[in-house]
Amino acid sequence: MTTQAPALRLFFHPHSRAAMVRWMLEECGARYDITRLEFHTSMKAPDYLALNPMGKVPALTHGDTVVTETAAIISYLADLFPEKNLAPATNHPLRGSYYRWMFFLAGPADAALTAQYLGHLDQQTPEQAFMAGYGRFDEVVETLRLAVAGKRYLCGDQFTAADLLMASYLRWAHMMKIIPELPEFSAYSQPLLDRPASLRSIELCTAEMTAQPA
Ligand SMILES: N[C@@H](CCC(=O)N[C@@H](CS)C(=O)NCC(=O)O)C(=O)O
Repeated sequence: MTTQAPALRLFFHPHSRAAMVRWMLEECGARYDITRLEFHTSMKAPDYLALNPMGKVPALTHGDTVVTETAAIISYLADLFPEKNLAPATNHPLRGSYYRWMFFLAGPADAALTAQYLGHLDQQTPEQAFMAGYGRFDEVVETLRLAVAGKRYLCGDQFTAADLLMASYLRWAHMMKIIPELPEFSAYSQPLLDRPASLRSIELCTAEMTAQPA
């Protein structure tokens, strides 16, 4: 008797962080289903709030397991498909860099980029920067620049889920004109965005953007 692997389902909107997860699913060669949710309506419906009380996408279900938070989902998938080598082994020294950049992107970088876009940092005082986990916006940008400058990958010579997240955030932050178009950013991220799985995901998301919601 064969046991069936639990199904993967991505709760998704093409114009959202869920696009980052779609790239990861494509990178893993995963079989997955998509449930498209709409802002303000199905994303706030009771059945979805039962999965993610934040009423936000992405969320991933894997059988009875529910994972929310883009970086958590991407990390979960890296571990679910170990044969794809999308994370350094747990006992490898580069696991430290992997965690470092995953958490920096998910936490301080995401918060600082968003706050900058929304104008929340326009009047930031030194005391506020001292208190905030992301410090000052220019420090975050410089940290990102130094992380990728002259690098092909963040963790040695291995493409990992941390690169996928970094390139995704840099792409989004450029599109939204939040960060300057520094040569270090494009030299690092363009080859990653040109990976077949990334291009496939961009194509799928673009097609979904023009499609009528079900
Ligand atoms: N911290 C979450 C953020 C998710 C998030 O903010 N998603 C946005 C789209 S990118 C959303 O669903 N907004 C709709 C809403 O809040 O109603 C993550 O990293 O996944």
